Amino acid sequence: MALKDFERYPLTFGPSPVHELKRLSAHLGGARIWAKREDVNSGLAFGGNKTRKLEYIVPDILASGATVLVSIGGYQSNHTRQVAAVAAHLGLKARLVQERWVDWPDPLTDRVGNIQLSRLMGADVRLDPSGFDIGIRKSWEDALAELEANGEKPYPIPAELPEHKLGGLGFANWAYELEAQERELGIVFDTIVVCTVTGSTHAGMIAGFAGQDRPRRVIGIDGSATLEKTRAQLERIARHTAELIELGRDLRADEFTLLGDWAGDSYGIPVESTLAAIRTTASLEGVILDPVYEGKSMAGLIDLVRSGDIGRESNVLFAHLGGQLANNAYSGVL
Ligand code: 5PA
Repeated sequence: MALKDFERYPLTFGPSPVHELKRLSAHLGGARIWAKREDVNSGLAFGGNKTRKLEYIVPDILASGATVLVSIGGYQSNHTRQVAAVAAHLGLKARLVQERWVDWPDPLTDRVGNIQLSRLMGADVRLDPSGFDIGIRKSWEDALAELEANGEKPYPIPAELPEHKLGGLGFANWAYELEAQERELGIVFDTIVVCTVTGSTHAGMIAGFAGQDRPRRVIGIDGSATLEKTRAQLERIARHTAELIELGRDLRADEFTLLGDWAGDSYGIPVESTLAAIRTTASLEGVILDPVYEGKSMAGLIDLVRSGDIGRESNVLFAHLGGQLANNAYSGVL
């Protein structure tokens, strides 16, 4: 089936905006830097990358007759907040397993930002002390079993939507949306920079771009600090998605770029370069990034432009995937 034949339930406003970051470009002295803004893509609880992915999953949710959406993430997961919003929007319940993925000392980390909004939207939020892992968890399987025992029909939406068969489609579609925007703007982005953790955003982009004939580099900046695990998952989802949309060829090794230099030692813990990137982008552009994801990918972009790895003539697109609500849980450093 071609991508356009998959059913999509609209949750976003339409194509996400693309605009230039002129003062940041001038500050770095090379490369034209633009942003495509998933952080303002929807009116449902501030949207973000998962909202776009969920557009392809809602038809399956509705067809399944589910009564409750079940999801998992860290205390400050953006993903679970977007699942809670979609549940509210569809008139379904939401059960969220929120694990202690980040050993972070801010006292309000389990009360403000994303988790606060999930509770506001009526989700049943359960805290769990387990640490970070992008794989399938016991707490997750227990939640599903408990709901079933209570007569509910749960619909599982794991953090790494990749494990969902349709999880890569949202960003394969993003690649085609971008191609149309490029035609309108009269520009071609030779380099895309994206934050990669579970891999499904980056993987979808790779599968989508693979069907186009424009040469470009999609640079994933790892935010997981478990690089090899993320790389393996990224490749798996990209290949699965490419097959799903009938790309008709294998993905090549050179279509995967995942760099680990800006993640720091742990998922969710900002390092100096993260905080500097957040401050630079906020003060030069009025564009807000977060310390878990976009601050890390922007730190990568800044260094790659500065070092000349991304050349002076390059048109670079920063994929802003959302995440700012977590800033409330990082008052200790922001
Ligand atoms: C997330 C993910 P992938 O997980 O698709 O690689 O995307 C990374 C990413 N930017 C980048 C933002 C703002 C994100 O929220 N967030 C997760 C979450 O629980 O919120 C799935 C990890």
